[in-house]
Amino acid sequence: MTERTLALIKPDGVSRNLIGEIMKRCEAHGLKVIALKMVRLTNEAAQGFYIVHRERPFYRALAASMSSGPIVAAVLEGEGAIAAYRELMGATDPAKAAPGTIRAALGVGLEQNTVHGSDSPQSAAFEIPYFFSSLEFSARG
Ligand code: 3AN
Repeated sequence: MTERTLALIKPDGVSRNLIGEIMKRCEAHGLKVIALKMVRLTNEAAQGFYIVHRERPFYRALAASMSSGPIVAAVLEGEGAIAAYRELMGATDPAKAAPGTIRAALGVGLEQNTVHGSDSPQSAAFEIPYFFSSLEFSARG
């Protein structure tokens, strides 16, 4: 089934000049970039994005880290895109991520794990419109 997923390049990835490298890996994995932008989240907007994690001990630190600098947001489309991009990202902890994954190759640590991807169709349905309006998909051919 053709799906869409939200992919973010976190501040640690943008600050280390990894935008091109990460987008290249997505495209090489068969995922099509159908919407793309760079944004700087406020702390409140980052907390809203990660609202499902509000009870977790790392919630405040995560929101602070996500709002510490610009991020890149993309919508990726493809066959089984949600699982495909999760596989490409690798496990949450870069130290435990499989070889060849983005987090194993480029991640710094558990909090600075460089990329985010929707973990389910329900998450994607919340996360994509958090960053993109329907008008921003109109350019794709
Ligand atoms: P994933 O991003 O792999 O779906 P989640 O949803 O469990 O992982 O966690 C969301 C984000 O919270 C992660 N990307 C990571 O940056 C951060 N995080 C997860 N677990 C921890 C932890 N134990 N300590 C600090 N940050 C964490």
